[in-house]
Amino acid sequence: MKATQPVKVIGVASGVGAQDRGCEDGPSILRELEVFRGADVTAVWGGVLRPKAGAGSAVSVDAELCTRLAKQVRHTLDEGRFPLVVGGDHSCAIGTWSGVHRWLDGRGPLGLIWIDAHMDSHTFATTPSGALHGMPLAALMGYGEHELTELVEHVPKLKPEHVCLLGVRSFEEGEAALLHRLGVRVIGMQEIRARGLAEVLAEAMSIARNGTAGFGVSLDLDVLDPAEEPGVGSPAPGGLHCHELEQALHQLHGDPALLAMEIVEYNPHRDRDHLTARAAGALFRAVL
Ligand code: Z70
Ligand code: MN
Ligand code: MN
Ligand code: MN
Repeated sequence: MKATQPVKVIGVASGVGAQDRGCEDGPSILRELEVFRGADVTAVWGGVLRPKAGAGSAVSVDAELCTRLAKQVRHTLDEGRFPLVVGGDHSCAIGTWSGVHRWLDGRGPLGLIWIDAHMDSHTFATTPSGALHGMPLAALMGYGEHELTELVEHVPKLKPEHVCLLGVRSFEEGEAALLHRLGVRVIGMQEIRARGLAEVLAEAMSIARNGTAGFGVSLDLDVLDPAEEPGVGSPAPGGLHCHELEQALHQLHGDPALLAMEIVEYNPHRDRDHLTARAAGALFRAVL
């Protein structure tokens, strides 16, 4: 994001992608609480996109929602504004990054830093839960249901060499095997503790920047420790402290190659004293 670039917040009430639909209520609550407001931030909310009932299967509902999201993201970039997409379950990432990819219009590949306790790299061939929020990263790289992999453009939106996962500690065999086969860099909690968050984030940034036309950050709030920030769809013990992630994310401050950001998986029904909502705001302000 360029210094003083205006921010547009796009809410997306994705929920069919998860077993617990509580994340659908995330964007409206975050808007009410005005957590993305700060001293020198002009984060203006657009609407909150909602799934259309009766659009068919969960995949079809999600694909239709993500198609509308992708258009909004592209339009926001066309206006010179920085898109902050606020979920919703993480399946909305297919729309967010398909929109950025479309906007890039062949100027070069897109890089992505995926900050998450999970890998989100299943397909229907490997998923144990059937939940679509466990699949968006695979879909963006071209693996999975064609309705999702061919969203907006019939090409993969991400190349494995431009993707880095950060904070992983809960995953299943099939998705780990896919990422390994594709050579995607996965930085788990153990490595973060051994090397320090600042250093591994710097590595993630170089992966997402090198040879790309720009990059994004997809932040799943469940990367935080649920003992401190419980308001997420799928709590996984042993995560990051909000404060340390905030500090590390300052590395992205004012970086013109950062094209968009998304913050997902806020579940207000599990939050306590708005702790997780406030964390979402603080983590966004860290990159400004
Ligand atoms: C598990 C699955 C997941 C987010 C949970 C969990 C996936 N691997 N993704 N929360 N964001 O069901 O596929
Ligand atoms: Mn996720
Ligand atoms: Mn997750
Ligand atoms: Mn904290």
